[in-house]
Amino acid sequence: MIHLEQLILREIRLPLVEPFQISSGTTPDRRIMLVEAIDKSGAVGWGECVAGEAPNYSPETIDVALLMIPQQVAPRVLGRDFAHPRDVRAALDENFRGHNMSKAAVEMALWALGAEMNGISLSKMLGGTREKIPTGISLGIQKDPETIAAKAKAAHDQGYQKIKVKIKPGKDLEYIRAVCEAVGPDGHVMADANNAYTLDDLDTMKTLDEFGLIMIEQPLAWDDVVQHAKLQRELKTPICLDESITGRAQARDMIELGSGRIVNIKAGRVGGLSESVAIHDLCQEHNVPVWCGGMLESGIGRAHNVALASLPNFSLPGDVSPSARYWAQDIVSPEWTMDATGHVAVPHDKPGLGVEVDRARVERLSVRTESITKRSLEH
Ligand code: OSB
Ligand code: MG
Repeated sequence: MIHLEQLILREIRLPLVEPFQISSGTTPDRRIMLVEAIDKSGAVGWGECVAGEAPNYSPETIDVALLMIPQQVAPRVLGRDFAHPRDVRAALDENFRGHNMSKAAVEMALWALGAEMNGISLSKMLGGTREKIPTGISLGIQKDPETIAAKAKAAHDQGYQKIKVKIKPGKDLEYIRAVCEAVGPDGHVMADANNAYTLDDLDTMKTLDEFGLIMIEQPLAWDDVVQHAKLQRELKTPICLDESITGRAQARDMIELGSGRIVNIKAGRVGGLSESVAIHDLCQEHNVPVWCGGMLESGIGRAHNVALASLPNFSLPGDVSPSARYWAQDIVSPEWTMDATGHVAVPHDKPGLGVEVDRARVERLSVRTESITKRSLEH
């Protein structure tokens, strides 16, 4: 039984080793909110809020999450007993629309706490079976095709099993052509447009369709499933939805309408791990493969992603690249690493997240800290 005594929110600043550019904006450094959930026994579980600095991926931002968690999320969970972390989702959803990333940050901390208290790995707690996760890299938009091709080749040589290339109009066909040539026929290449196209760009999409990509991620509007269905009917390449799938209901709509054939699951985007598992299960019933997306997480969010990606229908490589791809130094030990065959090991024999949070470093990196208890909420 979990009895949630306290939540501690911390905002840390973590500089990326290189700025990350997608069609809708550039992230030079991450502002990351960490959530520490503390049980009355003193046991601790960590979560991470993936809301961005700007609302260019989803309407949520870290500044809004810093208001939503104390005002709306915390009162629904503090001082409460939860027999199992799967019960947290219902408490957060009742008459509370949206704000999935705020909900997820807390829900995921409670999953980590539950696993810790049960002495089993988060992977086992979620029903994971995989011992290692095939890993992909997500490459941001670069200044020219030569630069992206060199990065893709280096990643392929390092063992990455999937090379995702961010595209936007004008930085698409030549970039993808250069990458496909650089990695050769055994490379698995995909494109992620982050909503940069409309059905007016059908010619570009049809040309893209000829490269044999493993999928094209979210080409059309961030909240659309109808236009994507029209586009999918015109393409051989599977469409993978990311932004549009904000919950199980949207995954159901995608399947019913044929808006895509693959789902990128990000626990933050869908409101947490319970909803992620529900989407995983639904997709499995319909033979729709899923994979775990990333949001440039620190080692804490990455631990959650690795655990989630260990479920059986996560059959495509996840964006769970090792710590060094993002950070000069991560905030967990050991840091996340990838072997030469492009796999990240699931720490399935360690309780909870399976990594230690470097508290001293988190304290040093924190620019704000807020403790929330049931008592503090009453004042
Ligand atoms: O669309 O998948 C995306 C990062 C920020 C916002 C959106 C996306 C991404 C990534 C990063 O692709 C993947 C990673 O964490 O390695
Ligand atoms: Mg994406």
